[in-house]
Amino acid sequence: MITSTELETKGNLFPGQIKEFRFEGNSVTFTTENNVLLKIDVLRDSILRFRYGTDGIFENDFSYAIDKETIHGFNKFEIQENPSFITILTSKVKCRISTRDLKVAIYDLQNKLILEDEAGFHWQENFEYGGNYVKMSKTSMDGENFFGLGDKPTSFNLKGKKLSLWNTDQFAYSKDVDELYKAVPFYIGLHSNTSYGIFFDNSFRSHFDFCHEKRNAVRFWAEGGEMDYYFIYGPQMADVVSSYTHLTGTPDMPPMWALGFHQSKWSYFPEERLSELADNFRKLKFPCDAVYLDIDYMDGFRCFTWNREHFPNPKQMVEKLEEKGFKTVAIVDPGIRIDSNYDVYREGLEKDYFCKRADGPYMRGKVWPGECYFPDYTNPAVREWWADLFKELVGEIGIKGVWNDMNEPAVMEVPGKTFPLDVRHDYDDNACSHRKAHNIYGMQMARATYEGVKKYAFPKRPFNMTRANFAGGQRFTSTWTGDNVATWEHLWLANTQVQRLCISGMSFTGSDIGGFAEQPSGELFTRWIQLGIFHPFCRVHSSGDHGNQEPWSFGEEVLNITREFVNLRYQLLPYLYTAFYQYVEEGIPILKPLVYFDQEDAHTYYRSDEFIFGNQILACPIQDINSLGRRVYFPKGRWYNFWNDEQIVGGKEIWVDAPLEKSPIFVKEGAIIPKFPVQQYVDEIVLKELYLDIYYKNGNETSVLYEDAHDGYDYKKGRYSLKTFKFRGRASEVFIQQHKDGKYLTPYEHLQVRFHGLPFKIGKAFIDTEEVSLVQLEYDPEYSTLKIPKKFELLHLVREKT
Ligand code: MIG
Repeated sequence: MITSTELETKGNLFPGQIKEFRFEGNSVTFTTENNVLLKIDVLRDSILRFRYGTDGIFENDFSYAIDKETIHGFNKFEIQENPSFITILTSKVKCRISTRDLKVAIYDLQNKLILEDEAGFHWQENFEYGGNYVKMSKTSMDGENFFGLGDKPTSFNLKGKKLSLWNTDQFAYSKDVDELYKAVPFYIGLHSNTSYGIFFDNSFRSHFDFCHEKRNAVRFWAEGGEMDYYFIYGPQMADVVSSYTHLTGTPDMPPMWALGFHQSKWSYFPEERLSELADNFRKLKFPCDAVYLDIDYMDGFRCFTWNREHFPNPKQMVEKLEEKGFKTVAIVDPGIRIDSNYDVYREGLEKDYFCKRADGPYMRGKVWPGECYFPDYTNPAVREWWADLFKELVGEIGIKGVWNDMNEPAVMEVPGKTFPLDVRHDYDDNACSHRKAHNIYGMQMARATYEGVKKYAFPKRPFNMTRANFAGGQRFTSTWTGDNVATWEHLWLANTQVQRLCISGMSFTGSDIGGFAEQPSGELFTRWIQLGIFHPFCRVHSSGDHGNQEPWSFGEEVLNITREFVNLRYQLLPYLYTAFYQYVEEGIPILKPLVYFDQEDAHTYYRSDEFIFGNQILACPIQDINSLGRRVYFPKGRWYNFWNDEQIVGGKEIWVDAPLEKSPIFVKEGAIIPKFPVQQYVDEIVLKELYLDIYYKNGNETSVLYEDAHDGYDYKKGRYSLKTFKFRGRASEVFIQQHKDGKYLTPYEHLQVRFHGLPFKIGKAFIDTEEVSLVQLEYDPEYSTLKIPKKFELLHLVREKT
């Protein structure tokens, strides 16, 4: 590892003057006097890729992070030349390269400087391993703030921090610990109302310094590989995040049950205990869609085996749970026990699929099963083999989802808690050591598992989850924040980490609700549920050795309160599902931090307690013990208190009451929020109607509703329904225009509409310009409710004449 002091002083090499440049297709390549190559690719008008090679050569161009399906294209690509600068122009940015020293500066079209090299690209030769330490240094602008970087358990704004990326199993991690489970070398800079992103596509251990060592410099460097980064222009943070997420890919739609409430523990066994657990949920009318099998379901922790004493008939158990409306999710670990009676081990050995040390011996390490070898998931043949191992577990036994753990990879009782650096990997035919493959390992394991679950769950959709991941891994898997602790600080961390992951391309994420290590009080558990219901992935999980963490373990009051909140999540499923669709299609994060929502509001730069769930719900969970409320910052706009419809004008902080049974939740005015009735699990009932909660606004607001069959692949053949509702409110009338795309026919015929804040009693109603009697619409003036047919283009409601 190199420290920053070395970065400053020892052996740094620089490119020198530009000698020549040539352009070809969408790229320009510069060569300097010191034989440095810089290739700039214009991928979109707003995305430029910068790649530096030393000794006049580039490495093979290969990336696990970039989504090969992403379509690029630009409107403009021009080059201007003068003795001092070569300038690349697109329809969004101007990139100026200095002929004297290869330094880069990027401007918007109004000539506002967005990003500029400080020392620029430099490197240091690495004699021990070969190759270089590759380094970049940029000038930080006045008042610049930084966001992103995946799962870092630290304050949301990264200004002043120095952080590195090296996937690490951190049991019961503490706040501000640096290296955690995931490596997402992507950050967003924001200054003078302009956002841009940097994605450093390098899988070696990398380092980021946001004005920590030097007040006005941002640096990123890696311990090998190439300086290979993408510059993503905003100017809105929303543009940056969507572009980054497109670049590295989005997943397919998950089965809707994966968005339900899940209950896990290390571990539920034997079989009877799971069936009791399931029965309890139903008996207590606490919604739940999935239960989890942690490592104890296996025979001696051997993946793809069962402990037959505790689980004599897994297929039958899974079926019985399914009849009660529960999906079963099972864990797998990468360590394969060294045991010649174990077929997975024998096969791996025969096929030569296990990782080896530099001089040939197998990579041997202790994990749960004892001494293990580890599949090299960076080898495509190994991934295929691993995928096929799910034939029985998923295809025959009926496990519906798989959870990938310990894939940082974690090794017990060794320094560094992982593989030694000399371990060899295939890296899809780019043979390398663990220095390069380490941060990728977990992602490739999750990818292999995904392929297997997808294949054997067909025609249903797969559900997959991982602890370790790398940029782009969101294409294959959901994730969680790992081994947290049942403390108030960790509740705050869960909130911050999940928001951070959402703007780092990985929206499908959540925390172990209640905390993994130690035991929460009933109060902490309740507050955590109040946060967790807004996380895209919503699961209670705990280590199991500190008491029970089922919702009924904390007494009647906690059970009743948490049930109300989980009920709310189930009611909001169509809303969450729509947000998921927008994530899949447009790369829009499911949770939006306030700075993402309104980057012009400097009050948001250091706030992360509040966030926007989907597009129109503002949540601000209580994160402190004994709170009867808290101060909430409201971003611009007007907001309705979810509990009492009180209206608040944003742009300020105000106190909001929140005794234990309440959590501050607000809805944006003009919003149309789709809701299901409460169900005990997804698709328990066939919907007879859909609820629409409409929050009156004197003005316009657009809402979206995405629907499909909740599972399967028909939606990819056009059998989805995407509705846009345009709300237009006046003092004495309301218009709602509906537009529908897609061929999916929803099972219900009517919409049960409920107005909030409607400033008048309805006197007349028109559907598609024809007057309809209010009796027929079952209008109830007291509750402002109406029942309207789902098919309309324009609903027009007029104030009653007095
Ligand atoms: O060394 O499978 O983060 O969720 O319950 C612990 C047992 C291994 C770590 C995971 C946790 C899981 C546990 N695992």
